[in-house]
Amino acid sequence: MKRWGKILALVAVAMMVLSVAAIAAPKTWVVGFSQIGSESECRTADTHSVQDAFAQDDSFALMYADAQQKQENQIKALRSFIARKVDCIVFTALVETGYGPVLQEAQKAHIPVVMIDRDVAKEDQKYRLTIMGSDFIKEGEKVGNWLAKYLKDKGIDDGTTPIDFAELQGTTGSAPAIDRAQGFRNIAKDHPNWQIKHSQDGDFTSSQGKQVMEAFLKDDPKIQVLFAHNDQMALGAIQAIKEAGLQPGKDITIISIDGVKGAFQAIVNGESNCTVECNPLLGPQAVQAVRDLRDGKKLPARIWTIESVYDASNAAAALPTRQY
Ligand code: GYE
Repeated sequence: MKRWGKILALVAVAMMVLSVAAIAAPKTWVVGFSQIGSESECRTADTHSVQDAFAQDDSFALMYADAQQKQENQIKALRSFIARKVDCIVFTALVETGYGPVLQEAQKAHIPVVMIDRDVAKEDQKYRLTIMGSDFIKEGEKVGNWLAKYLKDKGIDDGTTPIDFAELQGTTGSAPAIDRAQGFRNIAKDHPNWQIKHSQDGDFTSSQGKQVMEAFLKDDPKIQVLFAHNDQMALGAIQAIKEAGLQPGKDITIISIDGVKGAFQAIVNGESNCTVECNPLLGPQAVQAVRDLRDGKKLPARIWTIESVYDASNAAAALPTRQY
């Protein structure tokens, strides 16, 4: 009898330990991650950052879908996540508009949506819990402010003589393209001699950046400044400028956004002049937000990333430690 008592006590203790463990161990959450594509080094770094961060926590199972730069693929992926009753959706909007219906479906299915990098249009933001990433308007303003100082210091801008600008825009309708163009113009409006004579969508890719820059130069070999909405397009444009017999970074001042290694190297080589950082390493913040959500915490509506500006004064020193 005494022996049976001991066994029962042991069983009771074991059951208690198991139930405590069950209470302590977070429920495994299945997270659907809808990414827009792999159009740039910045994008690929973003994807790996999210995948690696979720892989480090085995209480999450990540389902990944690459939309290959097509909105219909992304909407299809979001619908498949809803059909599979994932616990949470993490996604980046290729363009701002067109996600209202599928986001409403997620809401009806009680699936929380956490956005990273690119947001949806104002009218659809009520269907997502939070957005984390860069302030694209501020990035555009940083470009304008850096150019204002550099062009003046280099004696290129005397405040009156017209300066011939070209702009390689990002994917039409995307948050970074809309906001970076706006941010830049917030500063350019105070410089009436800055003339944006050429502005066209380069889809954030180096091949499109090269092609569009070739067309700009064919039309106008006197371009003095190039603002590219991302480094990838700038790196493509640098090829086009060289093939046109001009010196990138000298004959044409070049500024872009992202802060990828290739842009740093181009600055160190004197073939580009500045890159405004756009930090894609959002994985750890995304996992923390989803963890907080699972723990029932309220998420802030907006989580900003901290970013810097790099040019010939600091790029060489920073290059060795760049993660993307
Ligand atoms: O600048 C570009 C990528 O959404 C902020 O998308 C991101 C942008 C980034 O294609 O390289």
